[in-house]
Parts: sequence; C-alpha cells; structure tokens
Amino acid sequence: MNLVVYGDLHGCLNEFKALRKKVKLKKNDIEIVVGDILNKGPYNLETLRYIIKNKILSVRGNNEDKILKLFSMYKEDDTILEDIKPWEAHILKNIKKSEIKFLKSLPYFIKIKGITIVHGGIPQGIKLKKLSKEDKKQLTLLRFYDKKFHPIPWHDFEGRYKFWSEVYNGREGFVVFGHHPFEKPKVEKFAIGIDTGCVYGGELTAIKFNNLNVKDYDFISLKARKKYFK
Ligand SMILES: [Mn+2]
Repeated sequence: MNLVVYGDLHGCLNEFKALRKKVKLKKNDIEIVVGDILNKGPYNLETLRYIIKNKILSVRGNNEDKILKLFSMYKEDDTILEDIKPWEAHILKNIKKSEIKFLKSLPYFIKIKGITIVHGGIPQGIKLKKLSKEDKKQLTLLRFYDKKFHPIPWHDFEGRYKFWSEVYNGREGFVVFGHHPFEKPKVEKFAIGIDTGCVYGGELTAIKFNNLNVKDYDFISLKARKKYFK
C-alpha cells in the first residue's frame, strides 16, 4: 500500500487527472490532497466535485476556509458578491449544500503512520492533539518566522527570517505540506513542501511513499497547461 499526496490543486482539474494517471495508482493506494482544492483556478467547483466523487481525502487549506467564510457572509447578505473576485462569486452562487458540508468536514491535518499532512505547516509550540481555533488557522497559513520564531504574514518580506520547515524538528512526524509555491519540492530533514505552483503556470507535484515508508518516496510531476493566475 502506497501513500500518494498531491500538491495544491487550485481548480487545475486537467492537470490533476493527468497526474493521477501518471502516478499509476494501485488498488489500495491512499490518496490525499494537501488542501487548497479550489479557488483561483480554471475549474474550481469541478475539481471539488471530482474529489468528492472519487473519494479522495484532503486536509483543509486557507482557500477552503476562505470560501466557507465568504459563504456564510453571502447567506446573510448577497451584496457581498459585488466586492469579491468573480470566480469566488461563481463558487458561492453554485456550490451545493452537500459540498459546503464536505468543506466543513475537512480535517486540519491527517496523520498516517509517521507521516503528517497539513496545508501550511506546524508552528513551534503547537500540539496537534490540542488545537485552539487560532492554532487551526495557523496550520493553514504558516510560511515564514521572524527572528523570534513567530509566524509572520506572507507579505512581510522584511520580517522573514526562516521558512518554518527549515527549523522543524520532526516532533509531529514527517510533514508533507503545500501552501507556499516553490520551483521544485522543498526537501528538509523532517518535512517536504510539494506546492510547485500549478495554478501560477508551474508544475503539479505528487509525492508517493512506497509501502508507507517515510524514507522511500518518489516525486511525480507535470507542467501546468497554462498560467491561470498571476
Ligand atoms: Mn494555501
């Protein structure tokens, strides 16, 4: 049995289907998406429906959280449609109740054997067994630390000291994460980042752990058909 984890899809359904073929899945393989299934891309709802239909697992990304938040605002006041991105308005107007329920059901992390899948990262001092609401948010958003190892907003270029995975010590398992696009997978001692920016015209990457062995993995990737988002 192998574990296959896919990087941020962002509605890139054609690339996702092609990548699944390229992975050459075996019958009992476990498939997990690292979150950000939808938003920004060409086939956001279609990708979500494909995930549900094919019973593919996923953790929760900040874009799932964002759509859920916008959806609850939209239910109160539909004039918000004028103030948000057109593709987000399209999602809100067309998403089904069962799909909202599915998004709400997504876990913030999945642990299988010694492998932990999370969208953003695991900040120092946070224990997965005991997560506050703020901790959960951080799991979807973490990228860089400042010099005091506090997570900083992604646009704080000056405050950037270290990327979280560079100093992560493996205390919550070997982590596979997405969220921050790298040109190639970011390989650290106790973590691997597999968002290679498909929606931005980069690549879609999967990591396959053979027999669930954390030390025996392959990358499978393919190029985006185009740049869907700047
Ligand atoms: Mn993200």
